[in-house]
Amino acid sequence: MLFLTGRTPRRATAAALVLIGLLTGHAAAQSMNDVQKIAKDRGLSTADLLAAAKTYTPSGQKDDYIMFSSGGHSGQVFVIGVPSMRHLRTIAVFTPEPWQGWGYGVGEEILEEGYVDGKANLWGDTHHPALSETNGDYDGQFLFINDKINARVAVIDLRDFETKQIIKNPLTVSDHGGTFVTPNTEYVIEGGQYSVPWGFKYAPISEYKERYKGSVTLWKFNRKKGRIMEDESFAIELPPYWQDLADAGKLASDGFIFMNSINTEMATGGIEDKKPPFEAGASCNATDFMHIIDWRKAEEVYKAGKVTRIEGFPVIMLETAIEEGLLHVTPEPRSPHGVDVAPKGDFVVVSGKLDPHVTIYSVKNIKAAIANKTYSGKEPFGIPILDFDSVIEAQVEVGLGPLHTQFGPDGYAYTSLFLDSAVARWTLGGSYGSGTPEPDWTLVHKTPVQYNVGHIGVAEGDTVTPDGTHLISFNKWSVDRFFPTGPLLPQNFQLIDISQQGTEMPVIYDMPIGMGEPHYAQIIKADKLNPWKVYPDIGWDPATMTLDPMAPKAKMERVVRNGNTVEVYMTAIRSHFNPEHVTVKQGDTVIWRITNVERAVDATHGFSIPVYNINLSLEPGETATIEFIADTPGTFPFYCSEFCSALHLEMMGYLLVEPAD
Ligand code: CUK
Ligand code: CUA
Repeated sequence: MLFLTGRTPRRATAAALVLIGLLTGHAAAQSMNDVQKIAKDRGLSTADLLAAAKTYTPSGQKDDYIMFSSGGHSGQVFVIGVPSMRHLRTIAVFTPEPWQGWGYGVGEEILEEGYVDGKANLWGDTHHPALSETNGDYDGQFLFINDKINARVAVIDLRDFETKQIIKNPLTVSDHGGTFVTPNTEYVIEGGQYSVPWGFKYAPISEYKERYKGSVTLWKFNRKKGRIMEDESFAIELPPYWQDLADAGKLASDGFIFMNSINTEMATGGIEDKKPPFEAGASCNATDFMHIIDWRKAEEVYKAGKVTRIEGFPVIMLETAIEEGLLHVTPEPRSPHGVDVAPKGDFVVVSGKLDPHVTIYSVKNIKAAIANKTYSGKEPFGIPILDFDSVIEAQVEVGLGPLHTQFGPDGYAYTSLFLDSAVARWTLGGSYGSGTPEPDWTLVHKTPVQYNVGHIGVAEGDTVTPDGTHLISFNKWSVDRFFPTGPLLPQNFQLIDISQQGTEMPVIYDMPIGMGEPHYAQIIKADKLNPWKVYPDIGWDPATMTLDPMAPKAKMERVVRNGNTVEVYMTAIRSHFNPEHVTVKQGDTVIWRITNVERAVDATHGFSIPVYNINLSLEPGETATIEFIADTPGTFPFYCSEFCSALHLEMMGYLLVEPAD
């Protein structure tokens, strides 16, 4: 719109211009003067106009990138277009979501897989989404995400953007260092967080050192099946520190997992017994430990059967891991948070929350130290400590409260600064040197953000070839950025243009997130995704990703009684259900199958029954089966809950439940 003059056909006739005006609703004679007038009236600077031009996405134009954001304690995943920052969809994962029918007739079996000891846990605390990778590059096929509160991992299929699997970790009830994937998605990795006894059984806190355990779980992923294979997965026992964030090696560091830890003090909390509270007790040591795990070796050890079954799950015990030389640690600055592997896999960047530096480890040096046993001792559980000085490459002072690091394609790295509320740009050295005008290993610039940034995400940021056009700062607080929505305010996603070198790194968009606290997001090129527009054929069951042989089809609609069981075979099409009346007796078991027989894009029908708490979303071709006991007698108008057609309101029917005598 700003540059309409450039788009108007040069030889447009007056009539055509009038027509354009009528069609677009704009006067044909727009000019930069109009832009200037509006800018003046609204108090917009040139920088604001530039930001608008970089982000404004006209109707019908699509985004270059798609961001998959954790939904925080909403338990879901958000799909957001970049650079427009338009929220495109929420993907229901750990939490029932009525619009998608998730948990209101469908999805129940998958939600049930995530029950903990039989208890319904119908929410999640999602932190770290991970896109599936091929050769270290996002391939656009699957998305994984962890649930920190109950130690669960979910699998989302990006053909239909729906959750297919939720897996509960049998060993622990707290995770954080996940999900992330090995470079060909052989494994989806889930690191624990707060140590608990195996299987989160009871043990007094006084027995912390002896009975509480740390762990990392390697979930084997079967791409063909689109599922995690529980019986090909295993875990590794780690010391009872609080394992924190983690990343998988790639290229130069292929085969490694790098995992931070906090509370290497093994503090057990205080208050009533006058010991220091966790916050202080877990921050005494000047350094904590980064775990360096050789997952290929671990896989061999697992396959050789050198595991102990705990809660029925194979675990490589700490002793074995040490013996087999698959586990080392090295010191890292106090209370580390982020650990991030550079695109070529040759450097690992760690930020200590209480240290103004980022510490850069050299993978070459780590490998040499492992080979030469350059140890500076052993930690309390006997894991060899790689000598700090022999494995580090550099330290760069970036600012206060460094958390997470991302990388550009050109030798720049970016680190979020929680306490400074800023994003730092700094230069890498080594194989990345000379990509930037500035000297190696130096701070270049800090862009202030609003406020309290946690993670940052760069386009294609975790791949071997980051794009480095856009960076998003995932800010925890928005304070004064938006209209105050009561005391509870949205988080703030700020889009930063990082396409220019040096100190030019402006914030160009603020997006409020008023539905949970997202942590991390991954951003993929939109053209790498190829979602289905409609399901492949009529009668498709998204839960199994196959045609359901029992799916109702047109002209085969019926209601069949078999003793106390009533089976309904129903179709939905604009603008009617068939059959329109279903009469059952109180106490009957009702198995209701319904297919949306549409083939038109976006022709979704809903299906809702009052009182019985049922609401489905049936996308074109989709079939669903719901089952319930008709325990409440009465007259229940069911209807389509998606405005699908002019006669949508007429798309209804009656469920009649005759009272038992
Ligand atoms: S954590 Cu939230 S800001 Cu779960 Cu990755 Cu660092
Ligand atoms: Cu179908 Cu409204």
